[in-house]
Amino acid sequence: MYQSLAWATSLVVMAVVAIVFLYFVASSRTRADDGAHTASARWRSGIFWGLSIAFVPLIGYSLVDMPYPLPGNASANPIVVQAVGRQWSWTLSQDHFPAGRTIEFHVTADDVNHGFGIYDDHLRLVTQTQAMPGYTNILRHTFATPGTYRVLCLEYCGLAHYAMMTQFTVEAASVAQSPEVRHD
Ligand SMILES: [Cu+2]
Repeated sequence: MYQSLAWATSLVVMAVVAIVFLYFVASSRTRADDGAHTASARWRSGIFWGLSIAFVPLIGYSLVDMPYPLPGNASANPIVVQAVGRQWSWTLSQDHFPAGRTIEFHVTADDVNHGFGIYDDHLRLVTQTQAMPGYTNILRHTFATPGTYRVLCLEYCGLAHYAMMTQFTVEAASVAQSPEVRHD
């Protein structure tokens, strides 16, 4: 849904840029337009400042929905999961989680760099981070929707990279209250 929105927005913006460009191509045939104080130069200046002012809040707004969790967004009591990548498999310390609870993946690798990408059951990328040897990346995510999620490698890591996947299950919260995952 966001991809088609981004695509439609890009098309509209590209069309506007093309129209403005063609307008100036068509209207700048005489040398008189080279002056800085012509109506066309004032118009250009107006468009420049108008777009500059419009883009600041637009860019700010586009950053609101970044797929990286802010520290303040994590629930106080996440479920910590160790996730290790190696050629060519993933090991998760746990593979059943309750929906609506923050999961904190501690992601690392045994050999080379891998990409820890979590996909939902429509194979849409939900969230991701790098799995790096000698370093642990923290990836927090709260799964709102129960279902089967797949972990695929997002970094080419050798011959069987394509087969490097595992999966875990997110269950409706009431089903998944096993004592070892509840810390509250
Ligand atoms: Cu890989």
